[in-house]
Amino acid sequence: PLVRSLSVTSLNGLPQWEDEDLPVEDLLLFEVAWEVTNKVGGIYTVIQTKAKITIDEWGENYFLIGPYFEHNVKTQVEVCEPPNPAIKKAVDTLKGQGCQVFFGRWLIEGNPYVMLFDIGSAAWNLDRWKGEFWDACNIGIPFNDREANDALIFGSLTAWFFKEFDDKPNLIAHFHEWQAGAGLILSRFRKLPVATVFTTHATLLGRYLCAASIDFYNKLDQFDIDKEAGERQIYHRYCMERASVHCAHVFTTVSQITAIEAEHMLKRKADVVTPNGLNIKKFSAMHEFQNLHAMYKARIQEFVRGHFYGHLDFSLARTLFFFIAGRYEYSNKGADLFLEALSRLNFLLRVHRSDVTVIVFFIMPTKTNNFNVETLKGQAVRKQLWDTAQCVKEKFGKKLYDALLKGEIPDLNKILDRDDVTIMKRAIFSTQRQSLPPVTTHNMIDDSNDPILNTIRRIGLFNNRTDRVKVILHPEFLSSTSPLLPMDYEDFVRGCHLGVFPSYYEPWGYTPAECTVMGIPSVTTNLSGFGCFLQEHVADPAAYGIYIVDRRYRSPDESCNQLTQFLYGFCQQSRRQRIIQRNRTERLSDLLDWRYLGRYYMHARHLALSRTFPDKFEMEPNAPPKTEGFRYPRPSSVPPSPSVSQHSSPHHSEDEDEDERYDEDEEAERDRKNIKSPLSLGALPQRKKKQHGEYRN
Ligand code: G6P
Ligand code: 1S3
Repeated sequence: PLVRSLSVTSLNGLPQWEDEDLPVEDLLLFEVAWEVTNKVGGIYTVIQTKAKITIDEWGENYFLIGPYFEHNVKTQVEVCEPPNPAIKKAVDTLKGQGCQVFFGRWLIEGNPYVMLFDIGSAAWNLDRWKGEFWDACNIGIPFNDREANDALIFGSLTAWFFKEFDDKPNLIAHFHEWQAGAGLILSRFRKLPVATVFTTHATLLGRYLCAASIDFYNKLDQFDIDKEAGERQIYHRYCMERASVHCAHVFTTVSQITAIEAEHMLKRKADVVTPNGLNIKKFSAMHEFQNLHAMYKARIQEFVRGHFYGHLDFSLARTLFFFIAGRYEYSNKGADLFLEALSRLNFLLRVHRSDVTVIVFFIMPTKTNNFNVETLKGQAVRKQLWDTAQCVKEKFGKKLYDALLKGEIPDLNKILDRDDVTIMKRAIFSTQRQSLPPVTTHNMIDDSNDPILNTIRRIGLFNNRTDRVKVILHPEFLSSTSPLLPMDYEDFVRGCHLGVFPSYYEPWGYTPAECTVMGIPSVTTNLSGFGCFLQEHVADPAAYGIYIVDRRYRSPDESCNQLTQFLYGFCQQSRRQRIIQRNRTERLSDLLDWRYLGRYYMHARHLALSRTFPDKFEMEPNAPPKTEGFRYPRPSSVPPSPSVSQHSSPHHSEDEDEDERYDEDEEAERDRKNIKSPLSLGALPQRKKKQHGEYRN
């Protein structure tokens, strides 16, 4: 047989395929996850953004497997026949037994093939499959756990599908999270010739224990994990997760910190860390992302004009927009620490008589009864003022025009008549309000128990005139079709100044990564996968606008003070410093590009192939087990943190209203020449798209 040797000559410390003779015709790659075409959380983002580079490598031999939901297929999938005969045969067999399988192309960048199993159509097999699962691994699933039952049906269908292949082509299957894991366990139990990779994006126990405010990271080795899982009634799920991890030929986690967690919670060391990337959009004009910031900031300002009507006694030019966003896990996502820090920031800004105002958005969805009246009224009042101004402007312009036509300069005192003044006075009167600008935009179903609102009540951040920090809770994901704040999340992020994500439990954390690629500075922590990754790859993250709060080695109070200092320092920057900082932040985006990070997935696959089919795929014995990478040096000219550098930056100006134009940032230019982009370590191999039935370049 053809023996494939994996050399260790790659620049990035990872072994690399030698590209010639790759027997792609004999290999099919499947990626299996509950979130294929089905947006629940972060795994969807992983799979959806990674599709393009995987297609570039695997072409027509790449397939995603997920659950079927009618709405998802209608909106995201173009149904077609499987072009690969082996796949068609397997799909037809399942269909012949009454299981619905939908095959098509997912309408995202890269256009990968997807295969979606209709869980309901196969549910009549559940009892039998539960029995088989018990025989395979002695895990029993209670009838009342719908999610676990669905996961078993999904897994049984996946393993059945793989069983329908003959020896050729060889299969490699990458499973994500415990919901997909049953397919892996059953494939191994049935000794199917499939090379398997399992990635965990969070451990079940980690999520539960952290949410219970236990000092998780300092007690990692002290938990009686079986007991903890039992007490939380997730024992069977935890068993499914742990069995998947141990059955996989290769086990990966999304970050180093989750690898350590998994070692304790799941009792296996990760073979590879596969960090999450993004699809990076590069604009041809270098400063386009700065222009976009200005454009979307103006939209947020419009919303703020309405929300704070009658209380607009602060300068919008001196107002900064901060935000936190994500799954509503109050303490896991660090909303508790953030609110406490905001209270301290408010105090600092007040005692130092700062003229800066900070408006903080909490974008965390929870149950609501739609928008509240006061919030909608704010936007109506703003609209009315706008209409009044337009109407008076029209009349004013017409009279001015007529006067100029007659060769006269009109008497400016008479150009507006009594009616105009009355209309304007009435408009101004309508901006009076008895209440403070609301803290939440929606009617909350569980208002009195909501943890964010309760903390706001306790610390008294009620949007008073004297508060320099104002808070707006928007308990719904953003959408461009919203009548209140009509913006997509991405545009909103671009318009803000700082994303604040002081998470306690965050295996990766896409939110700060997304900010980075858009050139928006952010706060993260050394307990988040992303924060640790940045610490590993960037010499001085704060200089690049990534503030990493230490939540690992400090007490909550110390972490809170550190966060407060970051926020206060940020408020002290001039506009020019913010612009320079955004340029630096954006420079890190290559590091988060799948074209760079995709190589860790490649490595995991190669390792799995060499372990599963050792006679065909061989790994060089001393291939380094660790994934080591690239490191960004400090920016060349300026002191590490902008809060420190505020008086030493070039051309420093305090005048925020001045529309500063910035010359090409000299430092950026210099660094660009000196720092090699991580992408220059070598792009991922690309394959041309192949015709149906043709699997070679
Ligand atoms: C971008 C725009 C500039 C604008 C600046 C505002 O850089 O290109 O024209 O002045 O944003 O920055 P700021 O941090 O004050 O929102
Ligand atoms: C998980 O989603 P979460 O927000 O519940 O997976 C994400 C993708 O890997 C990851 O970014 C996040 O930290 C995890 O927590």
